Amino acid sequence: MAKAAILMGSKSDFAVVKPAVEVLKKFGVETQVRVISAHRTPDEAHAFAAGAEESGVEVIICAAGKAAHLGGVIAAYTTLPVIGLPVKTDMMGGLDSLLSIVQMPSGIPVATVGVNGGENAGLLALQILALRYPEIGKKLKQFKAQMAAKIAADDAALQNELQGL
Ligand code: RP5
Repeated sequence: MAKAAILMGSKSDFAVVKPAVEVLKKFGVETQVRVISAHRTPDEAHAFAAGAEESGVEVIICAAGKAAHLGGVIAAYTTLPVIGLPVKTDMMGGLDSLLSIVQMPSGIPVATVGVNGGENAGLLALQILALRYPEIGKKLKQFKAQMAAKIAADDAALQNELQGL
């Protein structure tokens, strides 16, 4: 069974993380969810990252806000793919989190989704897992087909509405 991990720098990040947990669960991926902070529990961040591959984790999502170093620190200790999820902040609307995560030094990539992009973080993790698990790829194709059908239905409804103007 596919195995993912989602880490967040603070429990206060959970609302942003939740859509990632939901989409991974919906696709049947075993998902470990932890609060681990690069700054407040750096030893635990190191221990988790160093042992992740051996424990069977295949992809790691790291959510953090402000000086958001969690994804970068985790990526420093593993060759597993790390997805950064920037959390919106009061001061800069999350631009601080986004830049802290995305502007990694050469050699240590963190694949970064948009601010508060929890669902996209989950979907990107699924796309990575689909390389090894064809059944996940199949479900992703169905998911995209459903989205396309909804857009087509919305467009048809809009055309109807416009005729009445
Ligand atoms: C970061 O600081 C966390 O990821 C969180 O987004 C932010 C604020 O944390 P709290 O002060 O709410 O615990 O480390």
